[in-house]
Amino acid sequence: MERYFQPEIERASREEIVRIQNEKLVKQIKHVWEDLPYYRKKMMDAGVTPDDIKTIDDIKKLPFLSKADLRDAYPYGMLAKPLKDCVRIQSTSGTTGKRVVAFYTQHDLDLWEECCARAIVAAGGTNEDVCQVAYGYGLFTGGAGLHGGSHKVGCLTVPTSSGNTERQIMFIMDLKATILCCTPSYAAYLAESMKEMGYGPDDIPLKAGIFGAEPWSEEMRHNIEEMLGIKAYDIYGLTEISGPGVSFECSEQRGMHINEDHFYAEIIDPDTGETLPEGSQGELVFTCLDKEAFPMIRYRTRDICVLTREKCSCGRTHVRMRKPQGRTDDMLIIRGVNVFPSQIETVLLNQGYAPNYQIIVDRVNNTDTFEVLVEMTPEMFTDNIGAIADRQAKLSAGLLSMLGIKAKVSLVAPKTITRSEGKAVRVIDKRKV
Ligand code: DLL
Repeated sequence: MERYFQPEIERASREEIVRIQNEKLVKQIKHVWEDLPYYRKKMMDAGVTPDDIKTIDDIKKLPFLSKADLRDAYPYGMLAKPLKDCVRIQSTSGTTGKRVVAFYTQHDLDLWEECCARAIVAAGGTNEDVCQVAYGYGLFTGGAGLHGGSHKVGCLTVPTSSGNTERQIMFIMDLKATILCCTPSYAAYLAESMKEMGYGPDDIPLKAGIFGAEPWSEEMRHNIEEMLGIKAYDIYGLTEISGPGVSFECSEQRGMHINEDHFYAEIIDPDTGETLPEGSQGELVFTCLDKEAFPMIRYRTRDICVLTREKCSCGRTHVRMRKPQGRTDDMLIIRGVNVFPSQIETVLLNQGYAPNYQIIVDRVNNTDTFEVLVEMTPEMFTDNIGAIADRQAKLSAGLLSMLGIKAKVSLVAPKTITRSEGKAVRVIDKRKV
């Protein structure tokens, strides 16, 4: 039987959701106009005042915020509450430029943790569960968010943080952990390590996994589910909007329900900024309807996604987002063709490989080179050159048919590609250096 953490809001009628969104947006825009000079200036430049915002449909009149604005305003320029009201920061691991520093009041932490609690309950979690949180603790939002959510559900929370794989496995087995929260790539690594230690799916006490923070394919989901003997649920979020739990999967597992009483989602054309109709693929944009300290308005996530309001059999009424297809900035353009790492992963897993791969792009004589390093599994490992060449050719053909361009495939020995305990590094693009 489907359970909910906050049934009255998770199953609210569309009219009720729109009523809440209208009310919260009007209040939020007054708040940023009065308390966030950075955004007031943007509104003035766009010729909009709080009087123009009466319902959620008026949101289109408001200017966007982007990562560049956050860099511009670093560190305190996007803070909309006095410091005395703020109790926490979290921050991204950002690879370029300044980090994003997000601020939280106690109210902001509570709503974020409630969103994570909704996700845990949707994955079957109750106060009888032992929930091991193997996302990184510290500045990263993964550990803190799921930890808070697990407390709210009343699970016995095991705050292992990421890394120390042997200890993770010891706690899973000894404490009989039933829910595992970590990145999908770390879940795959844990599964691989447990298999090597001789644990089959029936020996492992886990029943559910809550995996997110990076793109992962359906094939990878099936792989992890089989090896750990669990049901694996996707969870999405980003530091700027709060962290994990912006959206999450229910038992139906066909898209993630966005907590739209707190976060209003739009899909826009990334080139023109125009709002696209439901069902179109484009860039996901979020507005925080009731966060106080760091209220992002029309924040451009760069995640490429599709929204649907089709009825969901789980009973939740909140809009669903499809698994992000990639990011506008993670998308590789190789010889003019758009390539997402997730497409490559799909081909590999369909041909029986584990999700241990690396994509290396370079430019030689003005032409892009495109190589995919793929680890053989221990079962397929061989020193028979002919057999390896056959496998490489088959993979290369699979990639060509998926992507429309040819990749050089190099099979490497098991365990030669570095494993990740957090977000996996899949792409090495040497063209940028
Ligand atoms: O990754 C928050 C999070 C922690 C989500 C734990 C889920 C679980 P950031 O480090 O700010 O925050 O990175 C946010 O990661 O814009 C997406 O591109 C990507 N991302 C997050 N979840 C998913 C997912 C956290 N389920 C960025 N599928 C986002 C695909 C995801 N990409």
